[in-house]
Amino acid sequence: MTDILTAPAAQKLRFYQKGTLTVGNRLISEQERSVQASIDRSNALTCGHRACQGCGEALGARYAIDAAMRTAGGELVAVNATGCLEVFTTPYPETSWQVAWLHSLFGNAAAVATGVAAAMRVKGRSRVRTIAQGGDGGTTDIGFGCLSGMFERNDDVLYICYDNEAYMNTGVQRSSATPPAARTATTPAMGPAPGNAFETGKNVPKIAIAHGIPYVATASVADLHDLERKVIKAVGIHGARYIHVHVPCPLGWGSASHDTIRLARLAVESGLFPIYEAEHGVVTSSRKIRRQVPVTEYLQPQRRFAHLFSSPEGSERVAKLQAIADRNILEFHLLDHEADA
Ligand SMILES: Cc1ncc(C[n+]2csc(CCOP(=O)(O)OP(=O)(O)O)c2C)c(N)n1
Ligand code: SF4
Repeated sequence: MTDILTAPAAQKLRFYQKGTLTVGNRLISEQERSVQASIDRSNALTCGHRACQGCGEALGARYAIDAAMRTAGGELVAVNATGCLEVFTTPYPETSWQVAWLHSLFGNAAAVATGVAAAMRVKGRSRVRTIAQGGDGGTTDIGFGCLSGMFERNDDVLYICYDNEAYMNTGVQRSSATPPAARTATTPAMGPAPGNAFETGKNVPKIAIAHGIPYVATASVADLHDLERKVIKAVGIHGARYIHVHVPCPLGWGSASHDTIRLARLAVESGLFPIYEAEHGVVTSSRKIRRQVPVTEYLQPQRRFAHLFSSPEGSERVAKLQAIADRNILEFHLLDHEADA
């Protein structure tokens, strides 16, 4: 009888990496498992909210705040800028939050959170941790001055920006985080240069790093375990901290609700959204890409980029987006598997 292990057609046994999609949490020790895998999670953002189906922001916030709650031992205050996350979770008089939660103005979440952290300190409740959260409009545009002040004073706040790349709550207007060429209500797909302009852009994670604050990270709903890990780390650090999370928005991007995670992954795997961490002004690590995918794989399923594929001039603009992805890959050493960034 032939030994199946030595027969020519036999394959070597494969042991799948723990923590991957294949085996999930099953081979990981209790402490390493994701917060969501635990029945003790806080369910800080619970069911009944009114986000669109497939909303990346709802998913990111749920994972981030539950992870923060675990690290803070439940002693957490979350301040929320005006925006989709605030609107879909708190239609008066209801709320989906099971955490101490405050709604600030659109532009002052960082300042309000600074006040909360100071009040807790003065009251001797120094164990209470404070988080501010907002969309990219509330963070990179209108709230930017308050955010920079919070960084510069090194206030004891973790600010989380959920970046869906436009002002979604008010009908998809362009923000300073909207990618070049994207169609929004204020950058229509018409004229000689349809969609958002190719300008200098505004890279808020890099601006945060330039403030020299203790911790800055980018993350994505493509890797929720990594997002949890970064939130847990950030909550444990004192001083100003910033996490910028990429969260696809089916409504604003014109994508299928079941494609949220796939698109988030393609943004990372193409190099358009680099994932990295920085401490005290220095980039300390980046998440490597196994195989770079062309940006077209990410752009094509989204109606906001459809004009790029319906005219011959579109290919030049796709090439410019590809160049941005290629630059990110070089800058953050995303294909350099041997080197630490
Ligand atoms: C001072 C001020 N200007 C405008 C608005 C109207 N407004 C409310 S939410 C919002 C857009 C929020 O966009 P973003 O911060 O990107 O969050 P998203 O809804 O995309 O999550 C705007 C313009 C407001 N509430 N306050
Ligand atoms: S518009 Fe976008 S961000 Fe707002 S709830 Fe819908 S999917 Fe989420």
